[in-house]
Amino acid sequence: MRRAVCPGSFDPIHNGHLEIIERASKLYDVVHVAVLINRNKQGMFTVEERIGLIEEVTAQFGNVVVESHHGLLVDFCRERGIPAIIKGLRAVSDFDYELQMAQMNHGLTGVETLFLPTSPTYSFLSSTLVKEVASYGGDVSHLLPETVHRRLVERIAERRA
Ligand code: COD
Repeated sequence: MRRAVCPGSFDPIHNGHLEIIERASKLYDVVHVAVLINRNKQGMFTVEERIGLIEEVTAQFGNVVVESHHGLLVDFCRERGIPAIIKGLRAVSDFDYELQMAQMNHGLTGVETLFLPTSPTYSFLSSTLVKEVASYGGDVSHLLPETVHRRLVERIAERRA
């Protein structure tokens, strides 16, 4: 059984993430989506909410498992026997840091990192930008799955109330 992990914060999942997960799901028998918990970072959505949203929008692929993890990504992989990490590369600016992480992770446990080039449609897209634009009333509906967009708009309204 060929398995890989797509790790991230996913606060929230957007169409760029989703496209990479979909492509990974066609290459591997099982794709684990790992929501990494960073206790120093207050998210817009709780980890449980992020997992729920990811499960909802990836159910269509049929071979995606969503889990959270606190700690090193290599430990997530080791505990589950996952040999490969899949990352989307947006631009050259992503590369330096991604290369460092890939080399560190490989040095720690031998886990491989594979990079998929992001679709040009989403190469500018990040969760941070989506939240910022939406919080000022900008239209980000074309950048998010419909259910995620609805929850984002609701969350911004809740925070204003
Ligand atoms: N198009 C395609 N793919 C995208 C896009 C886009 N527009 N945006 C992001 N992605 C992909 C990238 O591969 C990215 O890495 C991933 O989706 C997740 O993105 P985010 O923004 O949700 O998550 P990040 O960048 O905050 O995630 C960083 C990790 C959590 C993966 C990293 O910090 C990590 O591995 N942490 C665990 C602790 C650890 O092991 N640290 C040591 C590392 S050597």
